[in-house]
Amino acid sequence: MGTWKRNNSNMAPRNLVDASPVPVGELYEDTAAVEEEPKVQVPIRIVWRNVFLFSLLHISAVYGIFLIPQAKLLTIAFAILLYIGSAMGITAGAHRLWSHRSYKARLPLRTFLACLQSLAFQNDIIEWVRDHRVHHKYSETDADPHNALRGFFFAHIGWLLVRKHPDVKTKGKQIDLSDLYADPVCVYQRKFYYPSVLLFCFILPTLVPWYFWGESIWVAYVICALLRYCAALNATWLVNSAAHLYGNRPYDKNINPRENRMVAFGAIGEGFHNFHHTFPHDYSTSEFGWRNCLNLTTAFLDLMAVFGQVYDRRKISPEVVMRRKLRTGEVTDK
Ligand code: ST9
Ligand code: ZN
Ligand code: ZN
Repeated sequence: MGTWKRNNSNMAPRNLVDASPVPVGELYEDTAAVEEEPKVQVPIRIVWRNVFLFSLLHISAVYGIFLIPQAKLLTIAFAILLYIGSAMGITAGAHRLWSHRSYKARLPLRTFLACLQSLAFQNDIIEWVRDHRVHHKYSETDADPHNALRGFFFAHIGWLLVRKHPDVKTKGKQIDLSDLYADPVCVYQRKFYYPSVLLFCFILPTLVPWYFWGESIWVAYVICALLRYCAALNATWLVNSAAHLYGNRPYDKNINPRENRMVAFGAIGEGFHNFHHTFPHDYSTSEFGWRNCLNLTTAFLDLMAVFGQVYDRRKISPEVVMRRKLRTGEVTDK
């Protein structure tokens, strides 16, 4: 693999690994050629426990919005910090590192990202990655856990309220997860997942504002734990719903995922989804560097690279991107 040198100040920094062409044997998430199989009608089985819990969470989050005027400024700042932290656990950790291996990270950073991933409470890393790799490989088929062809609601939250389609499980079983089981950080995070969620997602966000700046326990719990968690969940789900339905497709007009800047902003850099599904190994999940729509995740990874915690960031060369745009991109007036 060669080293790609930047030629544009808006691009990511030097010493990036050129991710094109992709080395054989490192393809965890390429889209599979889907054979036409007869569709089997599977009855929808609602999981009422999840309907109840997610309804309660959303009602609590709305109540949390009304509590904001009672909160101290530091509490609000802390909630925003937790939002960004939990988002980083998903974007830099579960997504760009563990799902796509788009860069490598040293043990201290991997451990930190695993704690942030528990703060995000979106299932443990191994389960998250299994669903995500199957999403890329069988995108918008019955084997895709949040198949956007089933509509906005299903892709957003509906898929977490019903039993999975059997294809998700059969195809998902064929996904290689050996790299995750070889990483003790993922194995231990799975082993201690629920205690770690209790600590990072609920207990610390409640106790820190109370202990350090005298916030009421109730206000801290509702705003820093529940409202922040609910907001981060919805920002994540928007990548599956809005970024699969609304936006343009400059890289590949034959797939549904789209470039959605609003989603990218809320999801700290994930939302350039047409690019991402076309080039899943790019560590920036975008053609451009961190300035584009505040790709905070890329900025964080670049900073961590300065401290040697991140290395071998894979970047698709501008030439390959341009060729692909010309070959399969949507032509627009803009
Ligand atoms: C949450 C996840 O919110 C969000 C993920 C979003 C991903 C977005 C990606 C976009 C790109 C990145 C953008 C990041 C942006 C970030 C921005 C941040 C601001 N393969 O699941 P079960 C088998 S989670 C293979 O119970 P059911 C397996 O044997 C929220 N096999 O299926 C499994 O057993 P085990 C918090 C699979 O019964 C068994 O089936 N979490 C696969 O159909 C049973 O699995 C919750 O609320 C597969 N893919 O139930 C929990 N899947 O696991 C919600 C399953 O032991 N989930 N199997 O091996 C549930 O309650 C259930 O999963 C269910 C389905 C009811 C949805
Ligand atoms: Zn992905
Ligand atoms: Zn997607």
